[in-house]
Amino acid sequence: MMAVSCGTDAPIPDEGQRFTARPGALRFPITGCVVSVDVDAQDIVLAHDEIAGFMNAMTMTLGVKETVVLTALAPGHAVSGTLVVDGARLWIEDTKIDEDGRCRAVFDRASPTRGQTFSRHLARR
Ligand SMILES: [Cu+2]
Repeated sequence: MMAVSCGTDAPIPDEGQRFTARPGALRFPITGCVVSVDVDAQDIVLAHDEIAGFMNAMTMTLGVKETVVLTALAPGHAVSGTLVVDGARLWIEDTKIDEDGRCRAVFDRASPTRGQTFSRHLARR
């Protein structure tokens, strides 16, 4: 007997469509502080605030859809955007870098995994 598929059973997009949401994906506003950036992996470690009704505040790895934003991010930046939850796949889109000093403490605590990113950030300050 054939399984009947609904929206959330749609095939998971391949690697080239990592940030393509399937029908039924959930979206939540998200804000947080960048702890580290991995440009090659297209993701960041983000200490995010509580997402009401979905997730407590925590530090986790999340993909960032916009490459132009990803490459500009550094530890200590505040970001806001939309968290997309598509089954087990999660990422941020409509990502914005906020002028917000509250993340400076995270920056000071962070032990950056990419020295280059860290120095680039320092050079900008
Ligand atoms: Cu989380």
